[in-house]
Amino acid sequence: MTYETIQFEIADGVATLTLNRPDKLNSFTVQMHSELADAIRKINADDSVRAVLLTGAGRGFCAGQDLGDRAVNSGDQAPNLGDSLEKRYNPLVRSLRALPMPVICAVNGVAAGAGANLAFACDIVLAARSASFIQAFCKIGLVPDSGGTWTLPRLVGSARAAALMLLGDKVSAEQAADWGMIWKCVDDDALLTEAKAMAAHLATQPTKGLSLIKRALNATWTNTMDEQLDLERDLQTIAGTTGDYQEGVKAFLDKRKPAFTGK
Ligand code: T3D
Repeated sequence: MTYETIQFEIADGVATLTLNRPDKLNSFTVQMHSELADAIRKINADDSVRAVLLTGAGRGFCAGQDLGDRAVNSGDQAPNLGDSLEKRYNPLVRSLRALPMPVICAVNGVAAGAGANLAFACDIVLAARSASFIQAFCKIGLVPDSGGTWTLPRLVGSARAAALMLLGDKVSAEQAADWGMIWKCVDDDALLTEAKAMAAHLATQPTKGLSLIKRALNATWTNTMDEQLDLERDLQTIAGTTGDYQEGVKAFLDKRKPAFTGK
């Protein structure tokens, strides 16, 4: 598939996805969804990928759904937005969360609506100091989607999540970092360098072990402590059989840097 609304490359163990409709602040269209789905399929099929970096081209990260595609005149049939979530947004969020390697999001500018919640579906979020996050849905009569009603209360607590979703106020990157909504806020000109360095580092780490950590973290919100202890036991059983675990222990005992293969 040729990509027109995203850029996609795989190099040195890192897959980089760049949302690329800068004139429309990288808002989502059906085409962008299908290109993202195709790229994520390629990431899943490529054993060489050990970290993913998601970012946006231009001055915005992503302004959510392209509202130009939602213009309705009186008398027109209402669009079936549930269908849109079921066919496009939900599979996107599910497939991102299920990727078996760390997904870093570098939020380069405004992240609004589904754009903000796409970022929160990633594992580690860095944002440029000039970036911001807006739960824009309430301003047009919609419900926050793309997993936002699940992720945001867990990131910032229900009091802040409720106010953000009911008021639609803009949160600066610094505030987002202070509230624990994201990992870190960095100077604008350092964002990509820092995000790329993090992705390059993660691409040399024990990928299988990191994917098991992701599984434990994803399960933690719905499991009891007992269930989580059982899950940790099961995942550690798998981790203990990996070549990277053997290499990590050997390297420690040999007092040298480990050479992980991701297996
Ligand atoms: O529909 C479904 O399938 C259900 C799923 C819904 C998911 C959702 O995401 S719903 C929420 C949709 N998004 C929004 O409501 C956000 C709309 N955008 C904004 O509120 C503002 O643009 C921002 C706060 C994000 C940024 O403001 P600002 O002042 O920095 O930029 P701007 O001037 O408003 O936007 C720049 C250009 O991008 C402008 O185009 P122009 O006039 O230069 O040709 C603007 O129209 C365009 N743009 C921004 N957001 C969207 C958009 N075009 C289409 N759709 C957008 N969402």
